[in-house]
Amino acid sequence: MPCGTGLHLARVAAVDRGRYVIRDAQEELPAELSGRFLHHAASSVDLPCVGDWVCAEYHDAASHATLHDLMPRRSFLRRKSPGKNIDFQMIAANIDVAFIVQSCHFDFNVRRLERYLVMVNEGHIEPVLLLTKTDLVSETELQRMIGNIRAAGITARIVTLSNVTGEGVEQVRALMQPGKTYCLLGSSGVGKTTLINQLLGQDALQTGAVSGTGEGRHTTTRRHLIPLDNGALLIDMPGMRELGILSAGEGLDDSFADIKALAGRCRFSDCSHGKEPGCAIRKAIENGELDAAHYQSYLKLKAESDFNEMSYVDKRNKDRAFGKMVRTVLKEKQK
Ligand SMILES: Nc1nc2c(ncn2[C@@H]2O[C@H](COP(=O)(O)OP(=O)(O)OP(=O)(O)O)[C@@H](O)[C@H]2O)c(=O)[nH]1
Ligand SMILES: [Mg+2]
Ligand SMILES: [Zn+2]
Repeated sequence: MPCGTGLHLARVAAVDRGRYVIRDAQEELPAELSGRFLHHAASSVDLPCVGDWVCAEYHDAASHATLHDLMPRRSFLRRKSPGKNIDFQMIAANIDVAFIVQSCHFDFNVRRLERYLVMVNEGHIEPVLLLTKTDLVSETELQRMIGNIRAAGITARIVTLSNVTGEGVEQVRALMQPGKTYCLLGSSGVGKTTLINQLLGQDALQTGAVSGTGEGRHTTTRRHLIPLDNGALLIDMPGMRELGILSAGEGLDDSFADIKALAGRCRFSDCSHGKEPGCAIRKAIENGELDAAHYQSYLKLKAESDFNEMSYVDKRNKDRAFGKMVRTVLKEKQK
């Protein structure tokens, strides 16, 4: 037992402004953090998020609980906090496979796919791409999109599906194994919740209409862990607007493995892929082996990640310096 006596291991099923819902083998129950837990959390990253394993103390015949400890995370999904704030935001934890969902109708965008892949790879999660709403495009268009994905060096498995005709839904179900945790990532309106309802075999969750441009209206408003009949767990998520990346070195290398491999073949080990002779990247772009847009996308994401990383370190140093100043002032006062 990883938890102390009198405590139970449970999974966080949902978080709603400081209120938690946890799930044990049978059911969901509301929970709160213990005072000690809150006191010891240095930042929001230390607080439980959906998918986390926690040690819970049950009260009143297990009608509610207090959370005491957080188990180490095996994998995680995080992004830069939306807006100007340079900090990490935990989205979910302990996920085996992330379904990155894009609709073939309007939503399709390889550059955004790359961004999701960086985030997923960084968190040590396996990506699978789902292209939805195939009923709204022709087979030729669909094949062109798949071609664009492969041209960007993306090797992840792709499943094409339609929630309307049902095509591909069973393929998704077959991928899902008992005891493993899956999540659905993608813009609002691409059909994430509709797919879950299909997998559940009932309209258990609310779905929403899309505008003429295929844009959704953020129907799902919180992340929620849902058990399927076959024992797999699936997290529904609201569509994400901002996908800022922070400190994603490993995620970038894994998502752009083709570029990393090519760079290894440049004549100079510190090649900037500018004007140096013997640059393998430039050569690959010239002879059409490497998609220039894909390379630009890598440079852009790397610059963004480096910049955010710098600001993050800067901010932490400033916070530390400020803390030190406060402590000095307090000490002076006590003298
Ligand atoms: N034509 C077509 N429409 C679909 C398909 N899947 C979902 N839809 C419709 O798309 C709209 C949005 O679906 P949702 O499942 O609510 O989308 P979501 O990704 O959960 O959106 P958010 O919760 O806002 O993030 C609904 O009107 C669905 O009926 C599909 O495969 N084909
Ligand atoms: Mg939804
Ligand atoms: Zn080079």
